[in-house]
This record gives sequence, C-alpha cells and structure tokens, in this order.
Amino acid sequence: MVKAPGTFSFVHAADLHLDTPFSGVAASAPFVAAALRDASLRAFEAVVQIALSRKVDFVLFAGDIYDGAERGLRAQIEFLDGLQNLSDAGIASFIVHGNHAPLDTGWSAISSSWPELVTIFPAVDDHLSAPAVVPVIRDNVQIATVQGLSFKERSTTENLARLYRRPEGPGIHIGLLHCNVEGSPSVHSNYSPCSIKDLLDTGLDYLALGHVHDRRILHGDGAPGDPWIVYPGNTQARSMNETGAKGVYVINVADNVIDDPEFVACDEIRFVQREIDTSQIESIIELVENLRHVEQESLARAESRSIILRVTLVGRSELHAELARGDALGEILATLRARPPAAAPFCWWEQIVDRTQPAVDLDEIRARGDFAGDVLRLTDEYLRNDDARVAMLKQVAAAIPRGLKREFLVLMDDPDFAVDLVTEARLRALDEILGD
Ligand SMILES: [Mn+2]
Repeated sequence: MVKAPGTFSFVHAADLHLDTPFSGVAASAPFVAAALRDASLRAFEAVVQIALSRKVDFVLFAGDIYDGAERGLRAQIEFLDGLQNLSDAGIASFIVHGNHAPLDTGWSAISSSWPELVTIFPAVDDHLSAPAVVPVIRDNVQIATVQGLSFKERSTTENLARLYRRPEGPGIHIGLLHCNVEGSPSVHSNYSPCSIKDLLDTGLDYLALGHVHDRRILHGDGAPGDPWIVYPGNTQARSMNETGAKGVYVINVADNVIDDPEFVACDEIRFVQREIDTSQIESIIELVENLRHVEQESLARAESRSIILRVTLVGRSELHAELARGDALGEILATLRARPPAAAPFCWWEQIVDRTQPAVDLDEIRARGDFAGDVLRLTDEYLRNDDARVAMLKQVAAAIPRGLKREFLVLMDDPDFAVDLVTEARLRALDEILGD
C-alpha cells in the first residue's frame, strides 16, 4: 500500500553514550561488569530494531553518540554497522554531535566510510553560519526537512537555537539540536543554552533535542499543529541517579499532523531505587525476607530487563540498633549477592542504605516535663481536636510564600493530609530535640 506523502514515521533518539564505562558499579562482579559494558551498545541495537520493525522513514540522533571524545573503536564499529543496516533498509539517519563527542576532538576511525543514507551535520564555523537543511524525499515528494548543527568544541555556550529557521517547501520541518533548554546549570551542564521561546521562534514543527537524560515533552501536547519540543532522554541509564525505563520516541505523522510521541523502551539494564519502611519489621531475618521480596517485585516490573538495585531502609525501628552492630549491612548484602544468576535478566544488589532511626517510646516522652514532652502534648491536641488543627494550619498557611500558598490551601482541605503533616512534623521535631 502506498502511503500518502504527509503520512510517515520516524524515531527520535539521543544520548546513546556508547561504551559508557559505568565506573561506579563495574568493579562489583565480572558478569555485572560485562553486562554493563555491553548495555549501551545493546540499547543502540534495540533502537535499530525498533526502526526496522516499525518501518520508519528516518532516525534522528540528537547528540552524545559516544560517551567520551576518545570514541572507543568498538563503539564506532557497532554504530557504523547499525547505520549500515538502516541504510540498507532504505532508512535515513541524521546525526548531530554534542558536548560528549564534539567534532574537533578525539579521533574517528570511520569518518570516511559513512553509509549512503547517513547525514552528519557539521558545526558552525567561518564557512557555515546556519544549519544545513536536508530534505527527506519519498516517491519523489518532499515529506520533511531536517536541519542540524553539531558542537565544534566541548564547551559550546552559544545559543545555537537562534540560528534555526523554517525553510520553504512542503512537509514537516524538523530541527535537530543538542542543547540545554531553560536548564539549571547546576543539574545539567549549560551547553548551548536556549529558551522554549527561542525554539518556538524557529517556526519549526518538531524540535528533536538531546542532552537532558530524563525524557521530557516541553511543548506540543496542546492543539494539533502546535510545534513539539521533545527530549527523549538517554537510551540506556548510566548511573543509580537515572532510574526507570529508557528509550526513544517513535513519532507518527498523519496528513502532516504530528501525533503524540510514543515512548518505546530500548534499554538493556535498569537502575532501580526502592525504599523499605522498617517500622513494622522486627528481625533481621524478616528484613532479608522483605529485601528478597523487593528484588522479585522489581524484576517483575522491569519488563524482562536486568536490574541494578539499591534499597534504602527508612523509618523508626527496633532494627536501628541491630543494623548498627558490626558489619550487619555488609553481611546482608553478601547474603543477597550469594547466588549469582546464570543468565539475564538478573538482579545485582548495588547497595543497601541504612536511614533507619531509633524507635521512640512516645508515652515515656509524653510523661516527661521537658520540651519534647510539650511538643508531644501540643501535637496530640492538634491530632485529636479538628478545630485546633485547622486554626494551626491557617497560621502555617499565612507564613507560606505566595507562589506555594494556593497549592497548600488545596492540600489543607484534605483531612488526611493535615493529620499526616502533623504526625510527620512532630516526629521530625522530636528527632531534632532528642538527637540520635
Ligand atoms: Mn548526554
């Protein structure tokens, strides 16, 4: 069946970080180290498979293809193989380079042998002051254009978005860019900063961004025809701070209208962080049972991926003292790691973090004549007496900054919220007063 010119699809990927070393976790066990070393490359293979099986028209790579400017040889060869497979299937690839592998550093073993349907966008320099615009042609009709700019050097602080313009001609107009949109420089390195307005001002229909490792749709879920501004996030998580599924967006276009981006996971290994409230757990044996249960549950939720698991123990608990004895945590961890898995999907216990607090006897404190006793007796009144609690919350609301006040007043209407707030606040206050 011949598709209408305005009906097609593409994959938007970014931040592949091929050959990521995983320095923190890799030292743990040989089978984990080997799996992690391959994970970024397997994730890229999955991107190629998604493009092939969905029969998309082209694939966008929005920067940080390689993890370092050094570009490991293995990563380069596997990347080239993947692009060749796409090209052989008639699927074009468009690539910009970002801060992790800018154009003018490192080396490239494959620069002279890119497959036919691959476009690598150059960086701005003395000869180039605007992005190159490449048309996508199907059955002699232009269905889209893609424009992009690479980073010339690592620290590109110029606002590259201002150089993008809507070209003449039919089809969907796409801008491919590695950039930091209204980002906090403390969280994401402030390379090529720009605002949402800068991106809207380009007049383009789809801004395919890279750099931020969480997937985010910054604009476009409004009216049909509204421009889309999208970060797909990275294809494979790189550390304990990057939890949950990672993948690409598949974008379907029907009659020149871009449908909601469809997230498709392509990661190989997932990082998972969980908490266990230990306040009802009475023994180390019971704790280990709970930890094993969390392991099974986390694996079941990971869609057949292997996981790297960190569990944080919280809550006031009798266990607090037991966990502090000797190397209890180390021994529990060794127990959980004792049965190495034969095959993927596996669970690797990365760490157990103890944030438990000592159990407190509220009746004993209440009976005391000191400040801690006063705090308990006062908050008992708030928990028992609805009017007293509402009056207290009104005083709190008066002290809350304007921007947050409306949100607080909405929450305050929920009686459960108010009770939880008082319960939590008094435990924190007791911690401060009593110390550890
Ligand atoms: Mn990146």
